[in-house]
Order: sequence, then C-alpha cells, then structure tokens
Amino acid sequence: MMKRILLIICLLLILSLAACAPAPSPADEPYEDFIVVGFSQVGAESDWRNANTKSMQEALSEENGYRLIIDDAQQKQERQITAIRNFIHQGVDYIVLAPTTEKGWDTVLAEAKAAGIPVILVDRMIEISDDSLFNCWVGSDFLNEGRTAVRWMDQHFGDKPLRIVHLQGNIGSSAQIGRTAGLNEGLSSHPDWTLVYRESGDFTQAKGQELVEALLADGMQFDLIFSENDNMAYGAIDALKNAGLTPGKDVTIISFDASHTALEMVMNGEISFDVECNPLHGPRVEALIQRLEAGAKPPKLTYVEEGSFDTETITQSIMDSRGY
Ligand code: GZL
Repeated sequence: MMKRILLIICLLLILSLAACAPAPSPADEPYEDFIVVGFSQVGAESDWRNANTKSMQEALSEENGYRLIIDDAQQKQERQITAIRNFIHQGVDYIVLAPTTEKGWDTVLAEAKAAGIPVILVDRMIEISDDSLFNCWVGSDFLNEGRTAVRWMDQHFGDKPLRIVHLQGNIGSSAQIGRTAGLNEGLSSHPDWTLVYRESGDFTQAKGQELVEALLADGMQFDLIFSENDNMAYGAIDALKNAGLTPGKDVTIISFDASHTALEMVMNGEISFDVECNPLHGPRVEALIQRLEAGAKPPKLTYVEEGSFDTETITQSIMDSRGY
C-alpha cells in the first residue's frame, strides 16, 4: 500500500514539473535564425486578396530568412484580433496586419506595443487614437482611386443623365470608404447623375451577382454599375449576360483592382474602365522589415503608385507585363 502511495506522489511531482515548463514559442523552435512574422490577412475573398497573399509568401519566404505565419480572418475583424493575440503569445518578431475595417484596433495594438512587437499595416488604413501603435503602413490612396473613376465618367458622360448602381465593398474598410467618397463627390457635382441603388457586395463575385440579379428581376433600369472591386464586377457581368444584356454596351461597368482577368474584360469591352489597386505588397513589407531590423525609422505612410485602364488604353503587352 505504501509503495502505491509513493508511486502516485512521484507521478504527480513529474506531471507538475512538466506543466510549469514554458510553452515553446516559434523562437524556441528551429527558427531562431529566422525573422518570425505573424501576418493577419483579411481573407481570400477576391483575386486581389489572393495576389496579395501570394506576394507576401514569396517575399517573406524561408529562403529569404523568414518564417511567415498567415492567419486568414475570413473577413471578420474579431478573428484578426484573436490572431494578433496568438502572435503576441507566440512571441513573433513582427506583426503584419491587413485590417478588415478602419475602427476597433486600439486595444489589441496596445497589447502588441506592450509586448514590444513592431506592427506593420498593409493595404487598408486604420483609424486610431495613438499612431505610435503601429510602426508604418504601405497601401493605396482609395479616395484618389474613386476620383480617378469619376474623372473618367465625367470625360465620357459629362452631364448626360446616368442611373448608377453602386456595389460597395466591405462597409467600414478604407477601400470602400475612399472609393465611395470619390463617387459621392461625382454625384454632388453632376446633378444629372442619379444613384438608383447602393448596397455592399462584400467584395465577392457571388454577392455581386446576387445583388444585380435581384435588381434585374425587379425590373430596375440603370445605365452604369460602379463596382468597388473586380470580383463583384464579374458577378454583375454574369447577371447581365444571363438576362440577355450586353455589358459594356447596355450597361457601362466601372471597376477597381485591375486584376488580370478583369483586364481581359477591359480588352473585350465588358468592363469599360478599371482603376488599379496594386496588391504586390510583399517586397514593400519585406523592405520595411529590413529597415526596422537595421534600426532605421521608415516613413510612417507609403502610398503605392497606381494607374488605370480602359478599352482605348489597354494592350496585350501591358497585360503580359503585369505581375497579377
Ligand atoms: C484594396 C483591397 C480590396 C480590394 C478587393 O486595397 O483592400 O479588398 O479592392 C479586396 O478586391 O477584397
């Protein structure tokens, strides 16, 4: 009997000692020679997003000296907040955040700062009370993108009456806020442009098609679809074709991102104008990390150069030269 009690006590001692051992962090794993980066990505909702993820994977590769941990938030901010806390717990060297929306980041980024982990923002912007909570940002000027689209509409339609269907991206994302603001400026300065419908298609092809199918089924008449990304434009085009309408002729399509598939549709006239939103942020983020590693202070904000394409300006050589 005594032997059995002694055996149980020894087992309990061994178990309690094992439980106290610290959980291994990536730095403890065979990655101590790598820069460990936790990347909270919005999701996989669009061609743009997939090109952005691929660019990050290629730049932050093990061959380049990185261990990249990617979390797909499926377009939900709460999943990003959980991912950031996990990165903090794991003791990563850098956190890269592609924020779903602009608001709601103060608390979790303060936790990252308290843990001494630099934060790099990529793509969309955030609204924050203390900008020391992120080290630097690289992304697009979404208001300028919206204004570029409206300039083209002004050049091609002037004050001709236009009934406009507006497919918005994720509400509260800076891509949606900026592009919508650009269109709103155009609506204010063109009394003959009428907004007949505005709804979020969540940047997805399925939702874009669903919304336009419902409009057509209700017999709504419209002249132009202002789609805040290419994938919603693809869905709208399918809906128009299924209803026997010719996109680019019966209805003008304006889109954003200028991904490869969309530029093929510009080439064939289905999309009339596409504003580039460049997703190839991997090398840009890698360069920012290298500057931080060297103790330098990179610029707080870096805007990427972006163009636009219509049926008159797009060429096969332009398409062949593009990285996505
Ligand atoms: C823009 C990016 C947007 C794209 C969409 O920088 O945040 O999110 O325009 C993507 O395609 O879903």
